[in-house]
Amino acid sequence: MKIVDAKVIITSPGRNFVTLKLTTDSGITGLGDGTLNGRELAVASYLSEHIAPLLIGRDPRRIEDIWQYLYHGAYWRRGPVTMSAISAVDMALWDIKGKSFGAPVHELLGGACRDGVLVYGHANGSDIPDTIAAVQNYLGMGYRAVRAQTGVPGLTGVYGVGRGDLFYEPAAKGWPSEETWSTEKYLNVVPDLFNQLRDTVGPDVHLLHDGHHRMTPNQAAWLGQRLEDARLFWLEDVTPAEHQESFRHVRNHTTTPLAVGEVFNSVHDCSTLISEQLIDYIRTPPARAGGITGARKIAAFAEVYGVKTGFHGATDLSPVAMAAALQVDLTIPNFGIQEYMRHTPETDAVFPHSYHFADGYLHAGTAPGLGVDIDETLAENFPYVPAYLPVNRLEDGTVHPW
Ligand code: CS2
Ligand code: MG
Repeated sequence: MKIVDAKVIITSPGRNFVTLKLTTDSGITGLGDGTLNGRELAVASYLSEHIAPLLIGRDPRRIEDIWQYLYHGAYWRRGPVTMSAISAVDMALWDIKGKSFGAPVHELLGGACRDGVLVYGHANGSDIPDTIAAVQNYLGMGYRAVRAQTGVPGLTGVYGVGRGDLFYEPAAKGWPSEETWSTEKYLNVVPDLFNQLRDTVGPDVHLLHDGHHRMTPNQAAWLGQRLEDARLFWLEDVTPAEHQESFRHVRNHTTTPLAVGEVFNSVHDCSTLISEQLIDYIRTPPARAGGITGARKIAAFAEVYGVKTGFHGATDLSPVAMAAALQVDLTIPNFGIQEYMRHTPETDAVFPHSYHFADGYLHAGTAPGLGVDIDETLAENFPYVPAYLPVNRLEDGTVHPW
């Protein structure tokens, strides 16, 4: 089998997506997601200018060899643009392999370790009562795990506080907007939110929260302690993710479970976090880690140290990335949870897929390969629209992590 075409498709059905479609001489095609929020065109260019010409004529069955060739062969290793591009290629190769055997990818990865993939949804509200109502709405839909983010008195436009009940898209059209942030004001409200939530929903619902890299280690330790009685499933991204050492201080001061890694793109970004057991969940998904191949290597390393996975699954990861994540989620022993932000009906129409939600779980389905397709004719109706995440400034104007 040989790759005869590598096409990069950019489409914006609700938000921008970059999709790699590989075609083989046997007629089998494979899809990979190369979307990187706000940097979509950089990955598209990396794929079409630097990778596509190298793939033509190669045997798509040699997945590990192609991974090594693209990773080591470039000399310039890692980084989100490079690794998102390699991720797209790797997913497409696994898709082709699955289709060539007539089997879903998870059957080729050792088979399913579980019957369904536990997911969490995003509940957002402008204040605590609103947020509690949003959590209850998710529970009504069958979710067993819900992430809760609330507006902060004194701040407008707080991240994670959506513009709709189900479909929340953090990137806004046009150049990046600027938001004002105060971690002190944020810390005034979060403990109350979770203490009230736990009282309302009872002991069995999994509650999660995302700190979005905005706290100092001391602030994170303080918040983790305040949340212990609310028994969170996890507290995510407490401090800037590139400071692995910060987690030692947080870890030493709180028993609240910690998650990090949506901005990582290799096992080297989290080797200290995992080997010192400073976190409970690693969140680097196939869409960032170099595809299914890269994500499985991180998961296997984490398994050795008792760290579980909780792959990033926001709306800026396309249904192709979600399908790839589910194939891995099903097969690794140390799976923890999968983030599941629902895509808009427009996105789902462009990317028909076999995975589906029932009773708090996602089910990958039995379609061969990844079980996801792209309607290229429909995709053409949604041209690229520049859109960016906001930039954060403190109240005195200093730039702060978003
Ligand atoms: C968030 C995301 O899903 C999450 O946990 O951190 O909303 C994140 O901000 C976006 O995916 C960034 O592209
Ligand atoms: Mg996050």
